[in-house]
Parts: sequence; structure tokens; C-alpha cells
Amino acid sequence: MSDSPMRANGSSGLSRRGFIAGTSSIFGVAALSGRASAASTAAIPTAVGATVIDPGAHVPVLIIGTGYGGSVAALRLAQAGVDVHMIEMGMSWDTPGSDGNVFANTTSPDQRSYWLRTRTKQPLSNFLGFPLDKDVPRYTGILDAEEFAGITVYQGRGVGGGSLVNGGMAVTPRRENFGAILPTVDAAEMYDVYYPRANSGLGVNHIDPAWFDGAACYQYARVGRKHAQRSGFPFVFVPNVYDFDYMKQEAAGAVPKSALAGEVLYGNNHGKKSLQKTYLAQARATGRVTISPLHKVTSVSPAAGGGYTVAIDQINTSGDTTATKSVTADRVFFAAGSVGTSKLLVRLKATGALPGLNGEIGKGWGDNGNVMCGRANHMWDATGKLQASMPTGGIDNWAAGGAFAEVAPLPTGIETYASFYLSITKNPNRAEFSWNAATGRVDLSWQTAWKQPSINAAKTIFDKINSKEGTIYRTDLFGTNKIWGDHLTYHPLGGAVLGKATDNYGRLHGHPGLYVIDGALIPGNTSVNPFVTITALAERNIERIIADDL
Ligand code: FAE
Repeated sequence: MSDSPMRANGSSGLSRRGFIAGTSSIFGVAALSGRASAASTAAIPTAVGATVIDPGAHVPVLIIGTGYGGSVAALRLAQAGVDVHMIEMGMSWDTPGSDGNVFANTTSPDQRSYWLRTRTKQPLSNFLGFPLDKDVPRYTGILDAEEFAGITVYQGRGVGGGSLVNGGMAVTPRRENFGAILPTVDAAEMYDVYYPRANSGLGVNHIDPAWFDGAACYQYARVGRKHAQRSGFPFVFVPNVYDFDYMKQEAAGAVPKSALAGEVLYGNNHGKKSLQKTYLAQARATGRVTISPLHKVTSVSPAAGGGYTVAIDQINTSGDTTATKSVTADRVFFAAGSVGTSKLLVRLKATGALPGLNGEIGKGWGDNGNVMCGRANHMWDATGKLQASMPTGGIDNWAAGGAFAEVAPLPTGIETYASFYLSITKNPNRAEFSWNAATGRVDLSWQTAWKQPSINAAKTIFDKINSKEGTIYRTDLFGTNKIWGDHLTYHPLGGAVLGKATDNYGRLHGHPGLYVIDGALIPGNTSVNPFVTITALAERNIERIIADDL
């Protein structure tokens, strides 16, 4: 398709530098014009208010990780009268820096933004031909861009896990798709009991459609809706854990801005109901849950007198180990996320620490079919200078084309005439984690070429929209002349799959008292954004474990 002189593809009316200086996106983002300076003076939030674990301690339950699975387990166990200690490798994220904010803005990453990197690794790496990454001081920041041979996996680090950095999209899969997501789980009880429980616990809310229709900050989403509908695709509203009443007040200028200031990828200072404000707040209020931030579990092995010996490195904000601790726990829950849990279990099996684990450990890993792209709109389809960083709409072509595409923001502060999308697709490829004794690391077998089915699925939507609208794909967002963001995932799933590496409730085979309760249980795809399903499955499993095992 040829370019049209009327198309505003980013070069008309604005200088490249002007564009770049404002660029940021939930899915991309940017640091520009020297704003991502290594000399950032924001003070360093430290872990306060936490009761860190003592060497030699004995705890009834130890949970590795404080994301969705870990937070659900902690709350329900505490409510059942069990004392719980949570170990979290990231920081507590509860103390403002000298700029008055706990979290860095998406447009100006500093040391708070990345996990132990000296240079940012932004999902949207380029804009109009310019690379966007900048040097930052090495620090235990909030977003980890973990690199494997064929894929970069983005994950949240800190008390609250992925809830600290994610877009808050809280999507319950369509029921007819559930059988393919978790084939061994009773759909009726999930949709009658555990999805509603998860939605309630997470504080999921819906945008007011009348407000959406008039809000300047959702012009980009209305353009996305119009284009979807004109090509015959259903546009659906997506619930979120960002408080839409707060957002209304932001738009009215009544409260400090967060979503309307572009905050998301490096944390939201206001408005978002992260796990710190929901499950973890409730868990702490029981008085039975304590958390050790900046502590990393390195080993779990059977203890001589029963239970498990857990080895932990305490680290500083440079990532250096400052103490090693050995504690015992009667039961251990692996809630370190799909990648964290899989890496631990694969290594512990291969090195003989947990010899009873079965051959399914490390298998069944998928990227939830994530692939990104942008489209260049015509001048008459402006997407708006002000864009809420919390997406609230999607294009559902799952049944016909195997793709569910979020209409995502590009909150640059200037008009870009761009539409941007993160698609979740039906990608059948599954990778495996394996122990590499030579490097002392766990490898992942995913290959970049395995994204092709995702690109094909996304094209079922965007080729049609481009053809209908007379528009083209952006080629400047992920490199030079590159249409597809096929190098990453935000949604790692699998590696210790339910009913394979574990029983049907997450009990690891071969070692009674060890459980998996996070995204590692889900075999690679949820057809929509995953955290509601991870939370609902954790609610289901912990109820059974409390009833039968404790
Ligand atoms: P997770 O939340 O990753 O928690 C694991 C925790 O364990 C982390 O805090 C780790 O630091 C910690 N940990 C790991 N290893 C260790 C160790 N050895 N010792 C101690 N602690 C450890 O796991 N999903 C949606 O549904 N909607 C969205 O809008 C959305 N947007 C996203 C945007 C971004 C940028 C990213 C990165 C993710 C997004 N996700 C979204 C994915 C979602 O956050 C993710 O699926 C969940 O956070 C996974 O939950 P888990 O409980 O499995």
C-alpha cells in the first residue's frame, strides 16, 4: 500500500526532536533529551516497615515472591490462622525519593526504573529512527527486562510483583475459551466462585461509558474503537484496577495526576490499586504476615527434621549480597512468577536439591502470544495530546483470527496521529527451561521466529483495518523499518504446569509441603491479560490446600 500525502505518520508539522522529547508509552517508552540521566538526583526509596527474617528462623509457611499468587496465598493462610513470612527480592516501594514520589515517571526513567541494569531497556526502543535507551545507575529498580536467547521477559520487582508496573487491565477470559486455558480445572466453579472472588479482591472497576465518550484522555481509544468497528470487529471495554473515579478527578484537575501524567511502567504514584493496597494490605492487617524485601531465595531442600531448609541472600540496592541466611519452613509456596519459579525449580531439580521433582519441571512455557504494532493514522484521525496510560478497550477477534488486541496509549503529550496496540494471540509454541551447568544459568528455548503465528494472528485485525482506512503500519517503533514488536513478552506463563509438574491444586509432585501458586501453573496462554486468571486460580488452589493440608 502506498503512503498518502495526507497521512500524518509523525513527520508532518513537528520536528523529530519535538516528537521524541515527549514520547512515552505504557508499552514503550521513553526517555529523552537527556531526561534519563545517570545523574538523577531522586533519592533512593529504602525498605522500611518490613520485619526481615532472622537467620535460623523457623516459620510455618514461607512464600517466595509477593506478586498475585503469593499475595492471595498469604492473605488466605493468615485468615485461616497460619503465620506466614514472604521473601521478596525487590524493594518495598513505600518511601518517597527526594522528588517527593515513590515511583519515577515513565518519561524520565532513573535508577528506580530498572532492575540492576546500567542502561534502560525500553519496550519501545526507537522513535522516528532515534534509539531511546539511556544510561542509568545500577540499582534494584522496579522493572526487570530479563533477557533470554530468543526473548526479553519484562517483570515487576518489589513488594507487589507485577502489580507495581502493569497496565492494570483486569480481564476475565471469555468462558468458551477457558477449557483451552486450564483444561483440568472445573470452569463452572471458576466462573461462579473464584473469578468473582478475584475481581472483588483486586478491586476491579469499569469505566463509565458516558464519561469515556467525552473524555479527552480517551480520544485515542475512541479512534481505536471507530477503526475496529468500521472493519467489523467487536470493540470491548476492558475493566481495570486503576480507580476510574480518581481518573475523573485527575481530568478535573482536583487531585495529583498519575494515569493522566503518563505514569505506569515504572509505577503509579496515585490511582492504581496495586497488590500493596489490596491483598497485601489485608494480609498485613491480620498481623500474621511479615515480609522481607531485598531478600532472594537461592535454594530449597528437605530439612533433616522435616520441612524444608530455605537459603536466602540478603542484597543491597546495588544487588550485592550482604548476608546469607538459612531458615526452615514447614511448607514453602513458590510464587516467584513464571520465570522466577521455573528457574528455581529447574536448578534445584538438576543440582539434586529437590530430587523428587518430576520431568515436567520447566516445561510448557509460553509468552501469552504477545506482539505489538503501531498504525499511522490520517490527519483527520488525531489520537489526542493527552492519553490516559491505562488502556480500557480491546478488539476481540479471538474466535475468528486468534487475536485479542488492546488499544494502547502513546502518551507523549503531543499529537502523534498513531494508534498503538498490544495483541494477545493464540500462539501454539511452547518453550522449556533447562539447567546449563557450564554457565550456571537456566536457559529458555524460546526462539524469536516462534512469534510468527502471533504476527499472523495480529494481521487478521490490522491488515484489514489498514486496508479499510487506507493507512499503514508504523515502522519506526521497534528498530529501523521494523513493524512488529516481536522481541518481548509482558505475560510469561508456565514452567510448572498445573496437573503436570504439580497435582491439580499446585502441590509439587515428589515433595509434600511444596506448592506452586503463580503464573508458572498456567500452560502458556490465557487468551487475554493474565493476572485475573492467576489470582482466581490461586484463590481456588489455596482454598483446597487450606482445607486438606493444614
Ligand atoms: P509476579 O507478579 O511476577 O510476582 C513474582 C514476585 O516474585 C516478584 O515480585 C519477584 O521480584 C519475586 N521473586 C522472583 N524470584 C524471587 C526469588 N528467588 N526470591 C524472592 N523473590 C523472588 O508473579 N497483566 C494483566 O493481567 N494486565 C495488564 O495490564 C498487564 N500489564 C503488564 C504490563 C507490564 C509492563 C508487565 C511487566 C506485566 C503486565 N502484566 C499484565 C502481567 C502481570 O503483571 C503478570 O502476569 C503477573 O504479575 C504475574 O503474577 P505472578 O504472581 O505469577
